[in-house]
Amino acid sequence: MKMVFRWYGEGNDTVTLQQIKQIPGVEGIVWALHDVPAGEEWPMDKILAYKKQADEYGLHLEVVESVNVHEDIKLGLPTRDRYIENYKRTIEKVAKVGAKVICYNFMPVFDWIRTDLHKRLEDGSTALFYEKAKVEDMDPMELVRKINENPEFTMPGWEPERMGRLTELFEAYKQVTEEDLWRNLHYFLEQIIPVAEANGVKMAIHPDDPPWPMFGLPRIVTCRDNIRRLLKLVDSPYNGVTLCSGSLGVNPDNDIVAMIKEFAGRIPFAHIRNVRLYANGDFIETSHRSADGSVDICGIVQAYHETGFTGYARPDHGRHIWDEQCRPGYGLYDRALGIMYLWGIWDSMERLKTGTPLNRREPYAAH
Ligand code: DNO
Repeated sequence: MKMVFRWYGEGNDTVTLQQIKQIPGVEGIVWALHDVPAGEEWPMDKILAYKKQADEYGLHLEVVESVNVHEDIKLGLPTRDRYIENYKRTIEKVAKVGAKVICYNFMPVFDWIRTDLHKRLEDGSTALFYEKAKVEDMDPMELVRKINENPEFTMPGWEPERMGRLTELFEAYKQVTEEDLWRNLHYFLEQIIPVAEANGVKMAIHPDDPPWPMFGLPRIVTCRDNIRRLLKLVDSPYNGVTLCSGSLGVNPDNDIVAMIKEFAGRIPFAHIRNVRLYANGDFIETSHRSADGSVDICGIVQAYHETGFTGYARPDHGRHIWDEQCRPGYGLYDRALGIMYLWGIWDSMERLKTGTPLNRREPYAAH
């Protein structure tokens, strides 16, 4: 397991590279050019600027999250080929600075969806919350109206260029069924996987969050059967999945441990976080600890260990604790605590496996 940490870039993140460097066992940053609109080719000078900053702290750039997929590709429009070409060029360019994995998603229009970014937990911290009744019965046009009237209604990760054409996108997606979305994803993968292979970059699709259709828009990366189908669309180790325990974990039917075992070798990137589910379908993000949520993080890390996981992992969202002002879900403290929990489980598993005696002693460090 290679530990990495998401960083939004200078001026765009409250966390510094120096702080990231001080979290035990973090080797690299999970990065992206957040100011380049989906569909555009990433400029090399901006990529190199990122590389220079990361180099200063000895952090690598092996994991990119995300290179976003233009809506025309998901819609299967004739204009998609131009955007797919740009995507290929971007794969080649990030490979030049050492990228080994690209995380992306295929969710129509929106990325992740929550209803409250600062819901108070019983310990006084705040976290991302999803209130089922608030969104699931909402008419899409009502949503469009709300977003247009009040940009505050948008979630982090919802790109402005998409939000600017919401009415048009909802109209276009009326014609797109789940099967169409599968076909469009297949077309995209057939084009990009050979380029990814040639450049040593593994593509890792992120599950839909939450993993069910929203606002009448189809969502397909939702469960074990669908991930199985996805991996077969192009049966290559370069066509993989970002196994996100928090996204998949909000559906109690999703057995994440079983997925880790079945898809071993096709999970280049693990997002590990916990979430507490309520019987009415609401959920809130909690600390990473198994006891704090509904997802058994301990079992998940054990499963990664047992399957010999050598991919990248990152703590996913964290709570906002100790009065931290930060990007929702992306503060320093709770994610750093999460990392130490993950390492604790991992290191214990490693000792059990290797039969390290309890009183191992190496009294002196090399100077
Ligand atoms: C949310 C993230 C997602 C993820 C994309 C991947 O915090 O997990 O925004 O980066 O879905 O493309």
